[in-house]
Order: sequence, then structure tokens, then C-alpha cells
Amino acid sequence: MGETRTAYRTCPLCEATCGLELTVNGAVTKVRGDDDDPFSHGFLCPKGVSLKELHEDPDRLRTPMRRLPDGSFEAIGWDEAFALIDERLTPILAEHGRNAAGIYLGNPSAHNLSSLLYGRVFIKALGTRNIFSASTVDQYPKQLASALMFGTPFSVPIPDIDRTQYFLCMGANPLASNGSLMTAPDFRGRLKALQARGGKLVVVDPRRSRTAETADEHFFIRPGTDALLLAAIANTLFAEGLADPGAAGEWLDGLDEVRSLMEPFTAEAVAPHTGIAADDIRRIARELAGAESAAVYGRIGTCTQTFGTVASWLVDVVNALTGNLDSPGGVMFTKAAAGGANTKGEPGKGSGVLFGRWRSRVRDMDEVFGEFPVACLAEEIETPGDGQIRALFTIAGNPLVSTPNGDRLTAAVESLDFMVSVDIYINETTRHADVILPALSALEHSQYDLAFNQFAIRNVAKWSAPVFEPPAGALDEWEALLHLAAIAAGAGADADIEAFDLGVAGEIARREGADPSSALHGVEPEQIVADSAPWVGPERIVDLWLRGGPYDLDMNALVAAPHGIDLGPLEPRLPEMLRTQSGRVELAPERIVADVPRLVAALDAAAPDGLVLVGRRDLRSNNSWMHNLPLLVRGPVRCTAHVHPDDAERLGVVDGSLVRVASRAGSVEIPAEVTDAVMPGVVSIPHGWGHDAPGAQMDVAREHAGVNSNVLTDELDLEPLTGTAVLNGIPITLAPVGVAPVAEAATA
Ligand SMILES: Nc1nc2c(c(=O)[nH]1)N[C@H]1C(S)=C(S)[C@@H](COP(=O)(O)OP(=O)(O)OC[C@H]3O[C@@H](n4cnc5c(=O)[nH]c(N)nc54)[C@H](O)[C@@H]3O)O[C@H]1N2
Ligand SMILES: Nc1nc2c(c(=O)[nH]1)N[C@H]1C(S)=C(S)[C@@H](COP(=O)(O)OP(=O)(O)OC[C@H]3O[C@@H](n4cnc5c(=O)[nH]c(N)nc54)[C@H](O)[C@@H]3O)O[C@H]1N2
Ligand code: SF4
Ligand SMILES: [Mo]
Repeated sequence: MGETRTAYRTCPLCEATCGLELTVNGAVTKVRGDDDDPFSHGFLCPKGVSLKELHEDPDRLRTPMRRLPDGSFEAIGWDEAFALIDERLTPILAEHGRNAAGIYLGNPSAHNLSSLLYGRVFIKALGTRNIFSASTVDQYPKQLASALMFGTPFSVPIPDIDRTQYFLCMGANPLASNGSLMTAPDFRGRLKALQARGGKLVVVDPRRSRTAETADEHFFIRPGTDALLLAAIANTLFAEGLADPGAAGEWLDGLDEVRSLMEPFTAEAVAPHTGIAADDIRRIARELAGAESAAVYGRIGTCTQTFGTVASWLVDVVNALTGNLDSPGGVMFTKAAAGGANTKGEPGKGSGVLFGRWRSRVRDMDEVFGEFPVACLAEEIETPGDGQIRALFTIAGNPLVSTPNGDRLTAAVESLDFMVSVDIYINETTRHADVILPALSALEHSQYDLAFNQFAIRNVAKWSAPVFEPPAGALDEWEALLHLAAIAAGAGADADIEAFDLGVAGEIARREGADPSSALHGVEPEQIVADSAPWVGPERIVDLWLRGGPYDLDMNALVAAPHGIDLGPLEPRLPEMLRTQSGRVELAPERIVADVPRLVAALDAAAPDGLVLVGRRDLRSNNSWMHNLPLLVRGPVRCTAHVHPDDAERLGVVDGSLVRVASRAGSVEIPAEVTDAVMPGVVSIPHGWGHDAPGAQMDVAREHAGVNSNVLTDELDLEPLTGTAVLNGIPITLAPVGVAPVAEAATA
């Protein structure tokens, strides 16, 4: 037995960024919440505890792997892996051009400083336009709406949950997900505190979720109709003279345009579509306007649906109309310590947002924030011609499970000339890779939440040191990605990545030196970089940004504060945080306004008469990749189809029996769970399952395989402004296995 020590580490598994206290004696012997973390105050969830199992998982990759012709994998050295990648990739790029390479960045890369920063470096070196990520099955509608209104995709208004007196939560289940685009460790505790101080929690969701169960009021809503509901709330506010933006009004443009745009959406016109009574809609509007403070929040359910951007926009239109934009207890703008997009450049003005600069080859979709919709990935691989993807990189992603029409994408990926994955498992996606480069265990690398600190409900900064030294010879992801960048840049498999990294830091230093709002303004780039010694890699970048940032911080200050640094509650930031070209809040951005006629048309459309599919998250899942940990998969089967008792009775479905669920894209067979926790006409299946793929090497997950709900989601059904996949509200049929599906109307 060695010495027992205590290590502090931010949990990298979800956006809550809880501080953990790990007891280590050779191995991790205990994981608990860090009571001294000024943000999470000792909170953690079962996933945080499972970091020990994740670290020790025998299936987790420790060395690079090469796929052999029979589909099996053999371990190889790093040098051999890079040589192989150079040998295969370089001729493809030479012969077919840069766009012959495609890249997909998955969700954990946002939680991992290494891949967050150096994934971008690799993309730049690759020089392809075929860039995809999990963002187009997730939050781009919210980021586009925020960018158009406030000037950057990171300027998302964040509910001031600790001070609000009214929280309207739409299409989010933070008691299971622990929150998203709203970093708030211990969501349950914060909601309880809200209720204890006399505040009200209202949930709008087609399911009675865990969050809905604790709410003061829950409304079932027909999937995909949130934009109509919000428009009717806005309409009511105008009609009843309740629209008053308060102090933010000084900075708003487009109020009159919004008023006239909202005219068709009376509560009466909207009610039959949403399933929420007109009187209730008006009451919600009055309560929002009358509350001492209120925050409307929408997430996956309002983003990954047909009106994703319009709904995300209307969330903040309502926040603005009720005087809650940029106001304590309303929705506010985080001021990040490092790398905050709206702390750079001239305060109060910017270049706005860029999109549509180029278009996808096959479906002619706009790029958004430099990316194409991941729902276009399969066709870009399948379709011959200039720019066809022949080599694919996946970094921290499992798109074959996480993105629509998994069957089509699987077939497409099988036709690639070459594929490389940077990952920790051989799973449904990476089993197709010719080479897999392993990422370190979460406990072997450092952590700073560059992304989530920009969406946090308080201003915080925290760096965690690795808990364990990486194994001898192992590369951290940033080093592996720099090697890939060097190969893509034509510098070969054994390029000097230290020099490459210095170039990366030099470029950031140059920008800081030139930025009038940086604390490093006017300093020579060489000096800026030299002052960061001895930090290199991701820490050097964080140090540069901290030193240039709005607080008097650097890496050394973070090292001295292992529990994290609280930089205080959110404060009003208008107009300083704006980066729109006008220097105003654009309440009626042209691009969004252009989609409103589609919403008006929805008022005339007949309510859909069949069943529709929505997703759900479970506390002990994390998208597709944590089902290999025994702690998280024990207990009853969780990959089930929730069916309302009325629908079950009509369709002859018995609780626990196998049903066949089919959509345009595909079909699955799954056990039914008959429950009135879903509204009639709605079926719910969680995503991230389907772990029975041949060749995947995740033994525990295979025993709890479940089915992949993204076999059912449709790669042709996209939210038009961002190309985000419609993952909620998918038309389906459902029938007991062995019985032909009945194409009849669902009674609602
Ligand atoms: N139907 C439906 N589909 C959905 C959703 C939904 O609600 N419904 N949600 C969507 C959302 S919000 C998201 S974010 C996406 C997620 O989509 P993806 O990011 O594609 O999928 P994940 O399941 O998160 O897979 C993460 C991958 O990263 C690997 N990994 C884990 N840690 C690390 C690491 O530190 N480094 C590296 N290199 N790899 C690592 C895992 O082994 C796994 O292969 O799924 C989307 N898909
Ligand atoms: N335990 C766990 N935590 C996670 C994850 C996980 O997989 N498991 N994934 C992480 C990721 S990547 C993300 S992005 C976040 C997501 O965090 P959340 O947005 O909180 O995600 P969900 O829990 O899927 O909640 C979405 C809710 O929307 C509802 N919904 C579906 N369609 C509609 C609709 O049309 N309108 C309305 N109003 N509601 C609708 C669903 O029933 C569901 O309850 O969670 C993160 N945290
Ligand atoms: S809530 Fe999220 S950050 Fe906190 S312990 Fe659980 S998985 Fe980790
Ligand atoms: Mo996500």
C-alpha cells in the first residue's frame, strides 16, 4: 500500500462541471463531491462516481490500434500509427484535394481542453470544408439565434437561476441531464431553492420528465410546437400591454417588427396545435410579465425540432419583452475568464455572424459557423465527384449512433478509402476506422472548461491537474492532434510538434497583442508567449487568454486554487457584450424573420394525426458512450419505448412486450413501457443505445445493447436555418411485433 492522497478534479462528463474529490491510493479508492468547490458545493451524480470505472475499464484503449483485413484490431506504436496515416492520407489529399477529407467532432471534445483547442488546429491544417460536428444534432439553433441577436454564437443568455422567481423550462430535463447551455451544478438544489423562496417552476414537455415531476406546473405540449406557444405568449404580452423590455429596451432594435410578426399568433389560434389551452397560454404570459423576475429556457426539445432556431429566438424575445433580458433573476450574459468570444474586440460592436459563405455539395445546405449539417455526412461520402469525402476523421464522436439514419451512415462509412478515429473505445463508429488513436483517460489529463465557463450561471474559473501521470510513451490528445495537423500540412509523420505548437501560441499572442480590449494589448507577441513559460500546449493557450482576459488571472493563480475561483454572480453586460454590426440587440434578425411565414403556415396545417417520436435522457447515461460501465447500466432495462396507455390499448400493445417502431428512415424492435408519463400520440425512445454492432469491443455495453433510436430519425428532415436534425417529433408507426402497423389516427 502506497500513500493515500487527495486529488481535486472537475468532472468532464457533463456541462455541470462538478468539482470532485478523489481519494487515491495507487488506484482511486473513493470519489465524492468537493465540498470546497465554490460552484458545485459538493454535488455530484452517479456518473461522476463512475469515473473510477471509466479509468479502469479494460475495454478502454491504451495504445493506437490498426484494423486488419479481417476486421480485427492489433495494437501498434504511435510512430507506426502516424506513419500509416501519412502513407494513406497524403496521397488522397494530393490526388483529390483537401475536401476529400472529412472530419466529425463529437461531444466529449467540448469537455476536453486538448481536443477542444487542438481539434481546431487540426481542422485548419486539413483545410477541408467538409467539417461536421455534434452541434448540428444539438445546439446550433440556439447559437445561431444568439449570434444573430447579440453578435457571437457564445453570447447565449443564461437563466440567472439562483435569483429568478419564475423559471419556465421548455424541452429540457435538467434533473436527468444536469443542464445544458446553462452550466449549473446541482440543478435540483437550485430549483428547490427557487421554490423555497416562493418562486415558481413551470415545465413544458411532451413527457412528464423528472424535472416536470418536481415542477409547480407541467404542461404537455405537442412536439415541435414550442415556437407557436412562445409566439402566442409574445402576442398576449403585446395585446395586453404587458410588453416592457425595461432597462434593456435602450439597446433593442426591431421591437415594432416583432410586434407585427406576432399578430397572427393569438392564444386561440395556437392552442389546438400545442395542446395547451388558450387560457393557460395567456396566464403563463401574465405570470412571466408579473413575476418579480423570470427566465425562459429551452434546450434539446426546442432546438432539435423543425422550428429550432425560431423557437430558440422566441425564448429570448419573450425574455426581452418581459423585462428579463440582461437583468438579475432574468437571463444574463456570462463573462468568461478565458477565451470568451464576447470579451474580445471592440466592446459593444463587432462583425456579427458569418454563415452561408459556402454550401454543401450534394444538398446545397449553408455552412453555419464553418460547418455542414452532420445529417449531410452520408451523402457527401456516397456521392461521387469533386469534393467527395474519401477519408474521414472522427474525434470524440460516435456519429453512427448519435446522428440521423444510422443505417445509411454506417453503409456510407464502410465505403470510405480511409478512416481515422481519436477515441477511447472500439465502438459502433470507431470499429470502421483503419487507425484508432487513443485519448487519455479523463483522470490522466488536465481540465479547464473553456466552453462551459462561457455558459455558466456564475462567473467561475478552475483548472484541474491530472490525477494520474499518463502511462509512459502515451500522448495526450493535443499532441496526437498536432501530429495529425503536421501530417495534413505535409510536414510528415515525424514533424517537430513543439515548433508547430509554438506557432499556435504565437498566433494567439499576436491577436491578444492587437486586441484593444485585451489586457495584453500592445505587448510584443514574442514577449507574451515567453511570459507563459514553462506552460506549453493547452495550458499555454489558457494562460494567454487568462492574462488577456477580463480578470486579473493566469495559470499560476488557477494552480494555487485547486477548488476553483468564484468570480461572482452574473452582472448586466449591455451594451458592452454586444458584437453585432449595429451595436444593438437585434430583436428581429432578417434571417430568422424570413422563417416566420413557415410558422404562420403551421397555424393552418392540420394537426398531425399519427404517432410521433421524441427522445429522453436518463441520469445514468451520457449519449452513447458510457454504457460500458457496470455502475451505470445495472438495474431495469432503460432502452424502452414509452407509450401512452390510450395508444397502447388502441394498438394492442402490452406493457413489456416487443413492439416494432418504424419511420421513413428505418425500424427497430424494442420493449414497450406503457406509461402516462408521455402524452397521447407521443412515443419516447432514448438515444445512444444499440451496442450490438459486430466488431465493437465494449463487453458490458453489448450485454445491455438496446436499440439505436437514430435508425428512426430522418437525415432528410432538417431545421432549415442551421441544418440541425429534427430529432423530436418524427412521424412513426408502432405495432406489436408480428402484427402489421395500423396507419390510423392517434386519439389525443
Ligand atoms: N435521437 C437523438 N440523437 C441525439 C440526441 C438526442 O437527444 N436524440 N442528442 C444529440 C446530442 S445533444 C449530442 S451532443 C450528440 C452526441 O454525439 P457524439 O458526440 O457523436 O456521440 P457520443 O455518444 O457523445 O460519443 C462520444 C465519443 O467520444 C468518445 N470519447 C469519450 N471521451 C473521450 C475523450 O476524452 N477523447 C476522445 N477523443 N474521445 C472520447 C466515446 O468513446 C465516443 O465514441 O448526440 C446527439 N444525438
Ligand atoms: N444523464 C445524461 N446527461 C446528459 C446527457 C445524457 O445523454 N445523459 N447528454 C448531455 C448532452 S450532450 C446534452 S446536449 C444535454 C441535453 O440536456 P437537455 O436539453 O436537458 O436534454 P433532455 O434530457 O434530452 O431533455 C429534452 C426534453 O425535451 C423533451 N422534448 C422532446 N421534444 C420536445 C418538444 O418538441 N418540445 C418540448 N417542449 N419538449 C420536447 C423531451 O421529452 C425531454 O424531456 O444533456 C447532457 N447531459
Ligand atoms: S452532474 Fe455532470 S459534472 Fe456533475 S458529477 Fe454528474 S456527470 Fe459529472
Ligand atoms: Mo449535446
